[in-house]
Amino acid sequence: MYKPFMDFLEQELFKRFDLQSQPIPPGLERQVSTRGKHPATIQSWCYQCPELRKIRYTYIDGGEASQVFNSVIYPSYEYDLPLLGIDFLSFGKHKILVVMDFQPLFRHPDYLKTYIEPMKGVRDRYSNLAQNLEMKFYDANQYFSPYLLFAKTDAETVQTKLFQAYKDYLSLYWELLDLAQPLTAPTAMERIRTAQHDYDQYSADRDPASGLFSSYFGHEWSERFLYEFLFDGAKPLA
Ligand code: BLA
Repeated sequence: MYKPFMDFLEQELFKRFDLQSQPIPPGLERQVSTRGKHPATIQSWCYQCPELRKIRYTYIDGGEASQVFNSVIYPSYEYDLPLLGIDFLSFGKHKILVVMDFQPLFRHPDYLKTYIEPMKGVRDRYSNLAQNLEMKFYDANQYFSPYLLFAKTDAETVQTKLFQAYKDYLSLYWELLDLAQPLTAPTAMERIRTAQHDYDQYSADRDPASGLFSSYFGHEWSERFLYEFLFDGAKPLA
């Protein structure tokens, strides 16, 4: 269901950047679950290039029961750009949730003006995909922007509206990356490194997918996947 979204991202990345494939820890790259009623496969890809230090995406294909496309793009430490976050989920026809955002690392006014305000125009074109839903797992004021796409929707809207919105957000993200001036002072880069690692810690510790991974692939695999691959800047909770 979201494969065309993943293919589009892949094409964009290969067209725009000089990508190098990054290793994924053994056992985490691909896994097949036979625990549920239907077999489910989870597969991940990881790349880097000079501007983007980690590009990862994951697809869960559990047939009708589950389709998930999840991705985070982490800019290099020279760029204080927000992270690009994508989480498109479908658990059967009646439970489709889509989230896409430029996830801010900082919240001061200049930062929001440079990286978040430009999203407003795009968001306003897709207001039916920006539903102001309440967040249960995350704090909407931390690592989320006011202009995120966040919607409970249906398969028809995914195909007709979401794809265009997705392309527009992606294209704006590339534009902001193009305009960004690399910061080279060690203290500036260290601040960005710390912020990206704090994001990983925050995300790994409350990822709503943890239970899903455990039920499909076991608790141990789930913990490894979260802390060694998805959010590898995070330390496992003791
Ligand atoms: C919610 N994301 C969810 C849920 C699941 C996942 C199962 C809960 C859906 C529900 O029952 O309400 C799934 N999360 C995943 C998967 C991965 C993952 C499969 O990390 C990894 C492969 N989540 C992100 C990113 C964003 C994000 C990058 O990983 C940013 C766009 C957002 N997911 C996000 C939000 C919610 C969500 C905002 C709703 C959570 C809430 O209500 O607090």
